[in-house]
Amino acid sequence: MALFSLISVLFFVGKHNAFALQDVTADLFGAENHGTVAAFGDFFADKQTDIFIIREQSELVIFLADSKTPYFKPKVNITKDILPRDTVITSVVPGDYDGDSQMDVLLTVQIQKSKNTTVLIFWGNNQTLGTITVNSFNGDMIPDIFGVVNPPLTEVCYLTNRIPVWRNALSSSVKMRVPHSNAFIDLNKDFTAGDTVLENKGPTSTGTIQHCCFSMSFSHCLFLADGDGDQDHLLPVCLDAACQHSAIYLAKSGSKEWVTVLSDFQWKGTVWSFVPGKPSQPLALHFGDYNLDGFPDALVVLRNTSGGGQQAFLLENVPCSNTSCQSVGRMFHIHWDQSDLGAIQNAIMATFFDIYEDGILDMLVLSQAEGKNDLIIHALKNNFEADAYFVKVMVLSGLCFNDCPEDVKPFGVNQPGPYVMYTTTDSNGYLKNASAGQLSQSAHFSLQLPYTVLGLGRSANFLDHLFVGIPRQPGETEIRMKEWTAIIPNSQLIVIPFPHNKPRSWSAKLYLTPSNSVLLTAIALIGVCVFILVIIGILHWQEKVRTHTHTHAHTQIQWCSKCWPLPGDLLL
Ligand SMILES: *C1O[C@H](CO)[C@@H](O)[C@H](O)[C@H]1NC(C)=O
Ligand SMILES: *[C@@H]1O[C@H](CO)[C@@H](O)[C@H](O)[C@H]1NC(C)=O
Ligand SMILES: *[C@@H]1O[C@H](CO)[C@@H](O)[C@H](O)[C@H]1NC(C)=O
Ligand SMILES: *[C@@H]1O[C@H](CO)[C@@H](O)[C@H](O)[C@H]1NC(C)=O
Ligand SMILES: *[C@@H]1O[C@H](CO)[C@@H](O)[C@H](O)[C@H]1NC(C)=O
Ligand SMILES: *[C@@H]1O[C@H](CO)[C@@H](O)[C@H](O)[C@H]1NC(C)=O
Ligand SMILES: [Ca+2]
Ligand SMILES: [Ca+2]
Repeated sequence: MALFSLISVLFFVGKHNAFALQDVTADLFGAENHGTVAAFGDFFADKQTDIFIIREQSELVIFLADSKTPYFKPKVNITKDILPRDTVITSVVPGDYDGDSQMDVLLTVQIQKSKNTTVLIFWGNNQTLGTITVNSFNGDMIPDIFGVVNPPLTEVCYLTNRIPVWRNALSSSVKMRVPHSNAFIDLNKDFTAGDTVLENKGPTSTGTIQHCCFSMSFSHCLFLADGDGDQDHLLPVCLDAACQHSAIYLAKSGSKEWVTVLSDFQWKGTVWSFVPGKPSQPLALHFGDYNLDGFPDALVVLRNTSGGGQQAFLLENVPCSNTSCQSVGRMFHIHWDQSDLGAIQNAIMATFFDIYEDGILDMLVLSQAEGKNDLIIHALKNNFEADAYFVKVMVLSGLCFNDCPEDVKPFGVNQPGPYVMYTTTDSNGYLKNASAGQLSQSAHFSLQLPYTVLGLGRSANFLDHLFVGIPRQPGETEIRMKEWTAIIPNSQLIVIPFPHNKPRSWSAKLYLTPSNSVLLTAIALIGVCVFILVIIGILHWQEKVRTHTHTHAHTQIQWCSKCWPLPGDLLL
């Protein structure tokens, strides 16, 4: 038994070690792997993430997660017949807009080639609006719709109880770009998103960046990049109008200085560059920590500037090895020779997604095939299995607990706006911080996940502190934040912030993921236990036998000493 365990341990260790991708498209979608992946969200309220896919630009099919292959099955459809005639779906934002703890589906559509964007929310009502962003803007954990109706004024539409109420949103007027990449996130660490709305400015002169500028070819992403726990600004840019030269800049939070973290896009004689953004394919980096080292990596689609072919590439967040990035200490390294990504021709979009809900981020890549209207979906499983750990946190709306209206599944739905942060000490005893906002962006295929996976690196220590905050009501001063301590690594937490104004009573459901390394440890431990038990058994048995023969021999000797002289006596 022990030998068998040891052999299996060796076998497993030998099998998984490097970073490799495996095409699991057929397992995931069967033959249904076409369409544009538009959003992720738990529609079925089973705490498993479902996938929202747009087909032929005019239909929405929701693929629900299932435990049998194919793991995602098309179950809920919004067909052409339901929508007004000649409707083009431009984006999908799932969320609970009326606060009944059931997920609603918001579509932004263009009807009959109109320039105006119409917002349709799927419970029957509909509203017209400009560019939209969903966020829990008034702090009631019901996402509201934020947009431009009469430019430049932004307005918020509250839909609590399905009654639309319009308010002016921001005191300053903001010019929104199409596509925009606005984000709601907690930049000042008061655990409240929504205080900060990033301003959009028109396209600036190429090359120099004075402010946060977002435009068609400038996209902007907020994510921690250097691992100090603060949210930094990352900006992928085209440096010229034709986008022959690209770069990624980073500004540390609170700093106005933009630092180059990637500028070398040349490999083996081919110069690659970003693909200039358009509404159907905005220029964006999609973040995820694929190797769980605590530093978010990115997926991006690049274009061969001489040939025009497009491929998805993984940008790994590595220590800075160039003078240009020394002040931030990190830079991106492009995995040029990742053959599984390279095998997908004409990639259009690439994003991270945890396929098997095991805490390891896998990848979804969309590609365009000749003569097909719909994009092809490729699912690549990440077989990364180093001794690295993670914590996965999903914050629900928590508008109800077990007493949800109409007997819906408890605890609520995925929620934009929460903020998650941890601080811990790594295996070398250094403080390590990381933070992320959940669903901080929603419009224009931002494809953010309804959960946060934070890599912990190689430290298998308990996570010292995990903080979760949610937006608060305007005018409220108390921070809505709760701290959990001593979280086991590789756990998946579902945080239920119920009731919102009493963080003390928030609860978290913990799911442990038996990752291979944990499983191996368990097997090895059981093996060792069995081994020790066997040894103890043998020793015990031997002891018993020996004691028995010993006492027996002793009596014999005693008996013998009575009748025969002992050898010593003989000698005398
Ligand atoms: C949505 O609005 C459009 C036009 O504003 C209207 O024609 C349509 O009937 C509305 N749909 C529903 C379900 O109310
Ligand atoms: C939804 O559409 C898919 C593919 O178009 C189809 O296979 C499925 O049966 C439809 N489901 C429903 C409930 O109509
Ligand atoms: C677009 O919206 C504006 C302002 O709301 C309105 O005046 C105009 O008629 C709309 N255009 C179309 C084509 O619906
Ligand atoms: C982590 O955050 C804590 C509290 O905000 C701070 O005291 C500490 O310096 C941070 N550590 C690092 C490495 O940034
Ligand atoms: C280092 O940075 C400079 C200036 O940004 C750039 O030209 C050069 O290619 C970079 N070198 C490497 C190895 O990335
Ligand atoms: C880029 O395109 C050029 C021209 O078509 C081609 O020769 C080159 O092999 C391509 N590079 C890669 C890496 O595919
Ligand atoms: Ca709802
Ligand atoms: Ca990483």
